[in-house]
Amino acid sequence: MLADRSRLHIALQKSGRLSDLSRELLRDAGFRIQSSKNSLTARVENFPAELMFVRDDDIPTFVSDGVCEFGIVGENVLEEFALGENEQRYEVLAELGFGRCSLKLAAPESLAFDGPRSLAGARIATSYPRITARYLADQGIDATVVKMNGAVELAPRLQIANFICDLVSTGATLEANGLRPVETVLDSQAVLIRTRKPLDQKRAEIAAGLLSRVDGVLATKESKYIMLNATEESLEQITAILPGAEAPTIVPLHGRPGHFAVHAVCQESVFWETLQKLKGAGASAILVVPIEKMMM
Ligand code: PRT
Ligand code: ZN
Repeated sequence: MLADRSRLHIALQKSGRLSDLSRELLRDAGFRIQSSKNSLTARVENFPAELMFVRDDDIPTFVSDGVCEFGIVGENVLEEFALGENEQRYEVLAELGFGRCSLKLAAPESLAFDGPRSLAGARIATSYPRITARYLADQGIDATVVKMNGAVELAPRLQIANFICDLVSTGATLEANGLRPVETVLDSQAVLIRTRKPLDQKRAEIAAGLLSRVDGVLATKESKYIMLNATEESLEQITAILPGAEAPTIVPLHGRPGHFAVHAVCQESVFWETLQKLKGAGASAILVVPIEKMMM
């Protein structure tokens, strides 16, 4: 699997909840991925990188060992891995805003729960034994963690455990199994990680290119381009209202002395409320447009 060392290797989940969105992020960053849903690797046609499709649980190991320089994985999987390591051999570069879920403690509807102390002496089934054990230690609770690799929500019914600690997004699975969430142990989303193993100069340059493109995609998700007209007196107030805009461009309007056009990239969401405030401060002809690409 260790192919061409002049290319970067990016570990993505082969199939599962993160796989489509991970590929979509790379596509939005302008990478043309050879279509090969069933293959273990795919070349990026227009960038010196190769994708490796693996189980999500293997991604932290691959990146820590430097087999892949980059990877996209859920914080839940990453944290469980990190708790079993002596030193952190990867770094988190960016939160990607997808794959959101929470690791929650859940109890059968019939079981009373009166805060974490209700867990004392109980058995808790989970696929995340290290995160669960850390939570219990933080709370000063003595309980038994039972590791299961799947179907955790069945554990109380099978009398394997009293409680479970499992990932929840909509909560429908818990409900269908007569369980209710009682405590949140960890909030998670997909993150981009990078190996701490040093890269040679060529691959360090390629890595910087990859990062700047991904940063660009993440920035444009929230960003908007605002254009408006303003009088000279209102400029100061208007530029103060523009959300997350640094150094707007201000140019005089032809044939209208004392009037200016203000253009700015706003790094935060622009709400109707903001537009009303701008209008109130003297802005007119306000346009808000999406940004397709951005490189800082
Ligand atoms: O085969 P591989 O090992 O790669 O995949 P996997 O089966 O281990 O993982 P997969 O594809 O199910 O999830 C990959 C990642 O998606 C997880 O590690 C999380 O970071 C993230 N994620 C986001 C979720 C969920 N939401 C989620 N709801 N992972 C799992 N679930 C499961 C949960 O375990 C439970 O069974 O969905 C069920 C609950 O969903 P709701 O909507 O009913 O609450
Ligand atoms: Zn997995």
